[in-house]
Amino acid sequence: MKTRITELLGIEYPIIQGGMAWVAEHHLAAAVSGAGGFGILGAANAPAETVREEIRKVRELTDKPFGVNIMLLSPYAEEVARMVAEEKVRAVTTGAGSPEKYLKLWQDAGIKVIPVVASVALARRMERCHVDAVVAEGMESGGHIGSQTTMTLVPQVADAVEIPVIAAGGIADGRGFAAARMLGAEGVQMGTVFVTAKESIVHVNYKQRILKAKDIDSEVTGMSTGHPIRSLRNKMTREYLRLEKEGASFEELEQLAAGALRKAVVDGDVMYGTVMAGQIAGMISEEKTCREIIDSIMQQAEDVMKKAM
Ligand code: TUI
Repeated sequence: MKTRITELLGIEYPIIQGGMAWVAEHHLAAAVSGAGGFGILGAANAPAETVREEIRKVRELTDKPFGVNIMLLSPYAEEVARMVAEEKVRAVTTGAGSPEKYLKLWQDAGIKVIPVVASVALARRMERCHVDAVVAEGMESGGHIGSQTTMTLVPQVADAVEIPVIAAGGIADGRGFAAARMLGAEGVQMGTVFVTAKESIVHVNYKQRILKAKDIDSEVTGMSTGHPIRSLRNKMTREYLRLEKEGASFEELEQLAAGALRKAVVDGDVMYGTVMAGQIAGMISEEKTCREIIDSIMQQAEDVMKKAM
C-alpha cells in the first residue's frame, strides 16, 4: 500500500510505532522497521547521549529507516533535539507540546518532522511551519492525551490541512487501520499493540496486564493538573483519583506519579506502578511478533475494505 506517508518515510506499510517512554527502545524500533513499518525510539526523559547510543544500536540491527520521538516536557528535550539533527535520523515525532523552536534545526538537517497534535488548531499551526505530516492522536491513546476522540479529530484535521495525516488512538488491527483510512488518514500510529509484541522488552507482568485487560479497564488520571494520563486501573490510579477528588496539590500528585511508569515497565509492579495503555487494550489478547502484527493488520485491512464495497 502506497500513501504519502510510505513515500515520506521510505517504508513499505504506513504503520508507525508510538514513541513510548521506557518501552520504545532499540529492539522494538528495529523490529517494527525491519517488518516494513516505521520504528521509533522514545527519548522520553532520557539525556541525549543515552538516546544517541540507542540510535547506534538500531543501526546495528537494521538498515531500514526509523525515527525518534521527543517528549517536549523533558528537561533534555533541547539537547536531544540537537543530537538527532547530528545523527540525521529519518524523522522526528514530537509529543506533549509544540516543537516550533526546533523546526529550523531539523529542517536544515533534512529530517522529516511529524508533530503529534491533539487539536485542529495545532495541526494548522504546524502546517504553516512547513512540517511534513502530523499525527492526529485521539484520547483513546495511552499516556498523555488530549480531549478529542480519534473518530472526531482525524477527519477534522484531515479537512483542515493539506499535509498527510496519521491517525492514532484506539487502533490495533486491520479494522482500525481501514477506519482510519476512511477518516482521511494516510497512515496509522499504534502504541499499545506494540507494547505486547514479542520483541517488546516490557516486564512480563505489564504485557500480561494488557493481554488480560477488558474494555472498561482504562482510567484517566491527572485531569486536575492539566496533564491527563490514560492507564490501566490499579491501586495507583485509585489512590491518584482519590487524592485528586480530595483536592490534593500538584506537588502531592506529582510525588505519587514520579517514577511510577518505570516501576511498572521495568520492575513489573503493575499494582502500584503506572500501566500506560490505550483503550484498545481490551481487544489485544495474543502476543505476536512485530512482523505478525503488521502483516495481519495489512491482510485484515484489505479483507474488510473489499467486503465493505
Ligand atoms: O505525548 C504523548 N503521550 C505521552 S507523553 C508521556 S510522558 C508524560 N508524563 C507526564 C506528563 C506528561 C507527559 C506519556 N504519554 N502523546 C502525544 C500527545 N501530544 N498527546 C497529546 C499531545 C499534545 C497535547 C497538547 C500536543 C500538544 C499540545 O499542546 C501544545 C500547544 O502548545 O498547543
